[in-house]
Amino acid sequence: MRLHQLLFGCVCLAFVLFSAPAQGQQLLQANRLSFFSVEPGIRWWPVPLAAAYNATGTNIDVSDIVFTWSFPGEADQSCTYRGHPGVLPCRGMVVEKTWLHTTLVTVVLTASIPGNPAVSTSKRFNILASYTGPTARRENMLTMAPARWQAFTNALYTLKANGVYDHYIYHHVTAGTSGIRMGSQRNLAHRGPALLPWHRVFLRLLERAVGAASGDLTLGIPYWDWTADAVLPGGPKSSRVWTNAYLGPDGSASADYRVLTGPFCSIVSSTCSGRWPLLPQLAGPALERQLGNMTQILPTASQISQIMGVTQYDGTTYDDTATASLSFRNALEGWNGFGGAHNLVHMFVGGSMNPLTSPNDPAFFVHHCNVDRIYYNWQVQRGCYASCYQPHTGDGTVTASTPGAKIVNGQYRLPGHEWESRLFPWFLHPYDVSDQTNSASGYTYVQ
Ligand SMILES: [Cu+2]
Repeated sequence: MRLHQLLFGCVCLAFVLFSAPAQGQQLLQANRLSFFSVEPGIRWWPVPLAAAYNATGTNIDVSDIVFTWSFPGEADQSCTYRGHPGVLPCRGMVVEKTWLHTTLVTVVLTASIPGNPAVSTSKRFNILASYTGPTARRENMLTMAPARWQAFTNALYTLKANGVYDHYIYHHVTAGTSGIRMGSQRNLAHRGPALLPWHRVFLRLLERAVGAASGDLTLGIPYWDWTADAVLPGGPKSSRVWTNAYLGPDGSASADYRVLTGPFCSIVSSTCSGRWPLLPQLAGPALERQLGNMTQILPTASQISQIMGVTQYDGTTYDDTATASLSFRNALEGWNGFGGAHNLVHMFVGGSMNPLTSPNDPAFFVHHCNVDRIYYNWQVQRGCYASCYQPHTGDGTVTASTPGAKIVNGQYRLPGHEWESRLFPWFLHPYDVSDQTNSASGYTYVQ
């Protein structure tokens, strides 16, 4: 089976959080709502909020408070989430803007109860959304201090246990199943120009969460330099990456390729602490791997240096059919030449790394960190940031012959993929994350 078939094997998972209440469910009876913080010790805005209520009746179902965030100046509806005190998706939206954006914005939070408009409360917040914390160091996972790798693993355990980690998997599935238009397989996060800025945001947000969970904002996402493993005498499967000191082992052929031991095994047994459960609605319950099954090889250093030599960021079809020698993005993504690059690594790991729920495997993050490192190095080598990205809105390169282009006000456009586009589902754009050489970007590579 080819990777693009697998990537579309799971759809609609992300809508579970936003589904309407079940038929016949009682509405919350309340006469007053107020906000309270669920993490009073947190040092930066936003303080994660939930709503408290004065109950007036007995028919209480706490799932019926609706939280709405609004960002003035943004055209799109921000976030509506049913739940109490599970404000995580809304909180996530605000955290995301706060962690990466660079302007003062006023945010309005409203909590309300459907069918009871009298009970509604709003709060305005001014947030200075500019990162001024210490720079996170992104190190080679196999050469960094083992204690730092352990701290990273422990932070992932915390984020798995509090739901933050799975929140990001939803984002990946939602973006990966959205924006697909007739004539092209481009979605809002893959097979198009936004691939690299989209995953850059994705990684940085998780990295901020890792920093918060570990209490060490210098703890960056480690990267996996798979080009080194490509030439191991014993083959890529013999890498230390697949030992219990790092990502744990291959899946078991006699157990549906589930990973049965190591730091990221899912189901409690005599060999597994079960600290890495997968949500049933996100291709759970267990992490699976099939190392070397779909492909036995990994991208080589010489392939990557050829990709680094592609001077144009993107072009022509702006999707997975773009000529790789004319599209650094497509060459690195791996759909069309140069040995498969990013795609090849997903295929090598296999199992949980194949579908759009692939962030289930922490291998996703160390892999994509290496992809981002290559993108970063390409940007530094080319010395251009805004001027390199393609397309910019209205630059004339998106035309009637661009697959999946959308006509907006008489103009051919690529929603989600232009320099000025929102990177779905965040309030961030490629221009927010283009230049990672300044300190405000928040991270740096230890090459
Ligand atoms: Cu992805």
